[in-house]
Amino acid sequence: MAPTASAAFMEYAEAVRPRIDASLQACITSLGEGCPPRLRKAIEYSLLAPGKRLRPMLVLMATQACGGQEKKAMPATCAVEMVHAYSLIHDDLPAMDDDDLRRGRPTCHKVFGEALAILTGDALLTLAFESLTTLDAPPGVIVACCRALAEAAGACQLVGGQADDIEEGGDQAEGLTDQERLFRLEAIHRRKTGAMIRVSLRLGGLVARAQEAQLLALEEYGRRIGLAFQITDDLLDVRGDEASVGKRLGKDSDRGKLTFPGLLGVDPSMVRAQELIDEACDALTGLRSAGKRNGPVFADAKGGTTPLEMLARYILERNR
Ligand code: GRG
Repeated sequence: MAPTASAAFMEYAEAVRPRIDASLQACITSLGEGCPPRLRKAIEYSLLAPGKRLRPMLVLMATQACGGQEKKAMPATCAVEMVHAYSLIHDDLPAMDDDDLRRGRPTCHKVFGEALAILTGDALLTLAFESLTTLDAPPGVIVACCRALAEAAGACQLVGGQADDIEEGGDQAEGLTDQERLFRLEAIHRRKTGAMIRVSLRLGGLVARAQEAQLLALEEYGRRIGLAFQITDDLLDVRGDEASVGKRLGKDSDRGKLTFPGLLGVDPSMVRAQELIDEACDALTGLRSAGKRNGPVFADAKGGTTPLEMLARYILERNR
């Protein structure tokens, strides 16, 4: 019997995760004596917490799909996980979502206090860009990577999406049609959740010196899995198991926030996620044909896109 996408993904994740975590640990070690011990502990606590490492895996899968080497992409895998970890720490703060559980453990501010949690996020955000400067790549590629990550993490994407999400839930959605609410919800999540997913793929492509058509195919794939990921996140909030997900559930609906199941219903949300994943896998065909049209960069006829497809399918089946 063919393995489920989750089983195949778990196998891949188990193989690659120790290498990702070793690189993250090396970045923390490189901070040296100058970093206050308690700050270092908080960085380690949050960065090496048992998350899924999806964004680093997307970097590696995209690099592989475009003919690049895992080793060369490692600083980029660290950079995206650092920005992600920072965003989770800040999102959990009392001023934002006020959460006490993340990745199955007490949140950073619960363990280290609010002030140090804010600083831990700040340190991780800056360390991400430091990590990108260590890429073994021409200066132009490094600059392109820094720019892409800065845009994705900045005021118009991650931070902007979070700002709109915080405002939403007040009077903003009143008087809107369901279609307008859906449009608004998707616009928030394209930035809050989607931007870091898309940039992970882009960094993998840039490091592999992918052609423009390949970067576009990765972008198309990323747009769709990003939205599907958020839909399944909302579904987990409604019907997931707190112990598996590792965070408090049901908070979105309790707060009357706009969510996909709230707007579309549970089953139609799942159907929508399935459609998006099918479209994402179709976009990978474009990645293959782009490589073939443009020469040997992506000549593998069987398609090195397989891990990307597996990850897309896993998103539908995930329980955490
Ligand atoms: C504070 C600037 C700033 C942004 C916060 C990340 C974020 C934006 C909010 C987290 C809230 C949330 C549930 C977002 C939706 C999707 C998401 C990013 C989930 C967490 O990502 P996973 O599931 O987490 O990949 P792990 O722990 O597995 O890495």
